[in-house]
This record gives sequence, structure tokens and C-alpha cells, in this order.
Amino acid sequence: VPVGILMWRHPLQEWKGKGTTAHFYEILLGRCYTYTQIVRPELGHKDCQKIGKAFTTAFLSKDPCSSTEQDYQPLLELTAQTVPCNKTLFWSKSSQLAHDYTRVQGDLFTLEDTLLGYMADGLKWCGDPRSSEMNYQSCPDWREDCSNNSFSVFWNAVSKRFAEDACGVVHVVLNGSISNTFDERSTFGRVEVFNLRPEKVHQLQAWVMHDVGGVHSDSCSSSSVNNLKRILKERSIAFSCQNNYGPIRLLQCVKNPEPSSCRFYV
Ligand code: N1C
Repeated sequence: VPVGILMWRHPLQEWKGKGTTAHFYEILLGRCYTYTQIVRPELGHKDCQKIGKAFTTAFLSKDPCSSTEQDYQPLLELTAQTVPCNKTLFWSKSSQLAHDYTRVQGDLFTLEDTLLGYMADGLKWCGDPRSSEMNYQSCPDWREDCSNNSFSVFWNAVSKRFAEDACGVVHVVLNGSISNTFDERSTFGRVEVFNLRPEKVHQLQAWVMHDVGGVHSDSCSSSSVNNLKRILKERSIAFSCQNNYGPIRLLQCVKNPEPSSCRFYV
């Protein structure tokens, strides 16, 4: 029996989570060029080819459950970027609202308004130790497979840098419609709060937003927000808190004008 040419590919490992986003590399490169040429042309000197390579080198041909922050260091170095003092905006369980706000208030930056956050936002990626390709079939799930997976480690590393770089008065949008308004296990509570530099960051201002039409409550005085206050006090960073900050409330009401709490605006 003629054997012919057999192409043997190692089967990729199977994980519980969704696989790498289709066209991951093309999306990454496209976003890099969009950001550096159009969104922030002052970063036009950044080398997107090099950045794209550094991104994939961080995780290809590696076990996606043994990812380290070290893997992403070359990528972090290539994407260094200055956010002006007083312009950093953190968020936790309020992604949509925070990003809606920075879209209108163009001088504030969330992590996704910086180059690396912009490139990676919403994407999923992982490699496999026995192949040089991306695994489009499945990637580790944080809960069911491992917490040290390629994208969780990435978000930890970039969130850490984003917080370390912050200066002046910084802001955070928190979700007052959930019980854990400040969640110590979230990236904000676990990574960012502890990587603010007290010698540079004078104050953290929290905006606690409630869903419009929801029950009225004073979340700034809730126990979870008090916990945040306590942590910052120990770190010598001043804290202030405001329920339903007007400009963001306005945006919520644009999307959902019916509730009586929006009558004032519309
Ligand atoms: O865990 P979170 O919120 O508190 O993380 C948000 C916090 C922000 O201030 C960001 O600076 O941490 C940073 N950050 C991102 O920018 C980001 N973009 C996308 C953290 N995580 C980010 N993601 C993905 O959303 C990532 O997969 C992570 O697990 C979630 C976190 O969302 P969250 O729990 O609402």
C-alpha cells in the first residue's frame, strides 16, 4: 500500500474557554495602525509590525496556562505611552459606561484609550506548546482551566503598568447597582489600587453610578466603598466619592430617557 505523504499535525490541547479570536493578528495590526496614524497621530513613530510580533511572541509556542508577566515585558516596552496627569480613568464592572464617557470626554483615558489596551480590547488569544500556531479552537477558561492564562496575565500586567504610570487626581467609575461596588478580587481592586504610586497620585475620586430607573441608594457610604477608602488611607492616598456624577448620569439618560430620575435632563 503506498503510504503517500502524510501531514501529521499535533492535536492542540483542548480547553473549556473560547479559542483565539478569528483573524487575531490582522485585527491587532489594523488597530495598531488606526490608533497610531488616526486616533493619536503623535504616536505615528511607533513600529506596528514590531509591536504585533512582540505580542504574538509573548504567547506562541508556549503553554497558555504558564503565562508570565515577563512574557509581555518586550511588548510593554514597545508600547510605552504617557497619559497626562489628572486624566486617568479606571473602571470596574462599568466598562460600557466608562468608555461611553471617555468617547465624549476625549481628554480622559481608560486603559482601552491607550495603544495597548485599544489593540487588545475584546480579543482572546492563546498558543500551544507543541505548535507555533494560535489555537483558534479553544483557550483556557479562567475558572475551569487556569488563572495564569495568556490573556488574564496580559490584563494584569497592562493594568499594573497603567496604574503605576498614573499621576495627579485619578478617577474610577464604579457600579452602584451591584452589591460588590468595590470588589477586591477585580482587576481594579486587586491590581490597580495597589499599584498607584502615593508619591504621584494625590487623590482617587470615585464616581458610583446607579442604573437609571433602579432603586436609589447611597453607595458611597456602603461597606464595600468604605473598604476602598480604608485601603487608600493606609496607602496615604486621599479619597473622595460621588454618587451618580452628573455628566455620566446625563449619558445614561441619553440611552434610557424614560425613568423619572432622568426627567430633570430630558
Ligand atoms: O476586573 P475589573 O473589571 O475591575 O477591571 C477593570 C480595570 C480597569 O480600570 C482597566 O484599567 O482593569 C483594567 N482592565 C481593562 O482595561 C480591561 N479591558 C478588558 C481590566 N480588564 C479588562 N478587560 C477584560 O475585562 C478582562 O478580560 C477582564 O477580566 C475583564 C474585567 O472586567 P471587570 O470585572 O468589569
